[in-house]
Amino acid sequence: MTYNSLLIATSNPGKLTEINYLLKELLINPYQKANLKILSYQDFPPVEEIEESSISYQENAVKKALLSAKRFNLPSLADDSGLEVEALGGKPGVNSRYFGGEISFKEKRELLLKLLSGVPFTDRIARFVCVAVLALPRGELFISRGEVYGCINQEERGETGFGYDPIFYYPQLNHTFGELEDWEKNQISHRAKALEALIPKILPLF
Ligand code: ITT
Repeated sequence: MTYNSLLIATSNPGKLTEINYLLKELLINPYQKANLKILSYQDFPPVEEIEESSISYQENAVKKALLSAKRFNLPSLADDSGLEVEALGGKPGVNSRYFGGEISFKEKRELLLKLLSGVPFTDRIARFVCVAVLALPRGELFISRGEVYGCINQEERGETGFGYDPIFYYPQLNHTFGELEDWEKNQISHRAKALEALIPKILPLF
């Protein structure tokens, strides 16, 4: 069965921008899939937000993708992602969005820096994890995972990206993710890796 639209199932504007860019660069450009229309929740009347109740990235991502695929009758792509800090036993991890409760992302970053104050650079290893799921309306699922390693910087740097990007230092480029141009982050990110692996499943649908 073929379709003419793919729904990106996220309410996070930073993620949406990245997934849009990644799909257009990875899919439409190289493969000339001009007939593929990429939609987001903004193209539909508002619906209730999907609650993320699981302690696993995969279960959350499957739930988001599958509910959207059924609700909108379209192939849907969702990701569940997080930042894992080794010195904090992997926290905030799958709980990254809710870390520190109802506070802004700036406050979440500050809280993380505070928890790591005094921890030397060599012990500040961290990784971003992304589990991406493509769900089809009849329930078929394709799942992939991407990771990127770095360190938690001593202070915030840069203003690009979203979420924890300004405190995630990527040694190979000697910058935080918050200092990278969008296209630079999209070459190396956990999300780029997870989505790239799904491309062979996405292409035949359109
Ligand atoms: P959706 O579920 O609607 O997609 P969300 O923000 O709730 O949006 P997650 O549940 O996957 O998404 O939460 C992961 C959080 O981890 C997210 O809110 C970000 O703050 C953070 N995060 C994930 N990927 C990130 C990235 O590439 N850069 C910075 N922070 C990231």
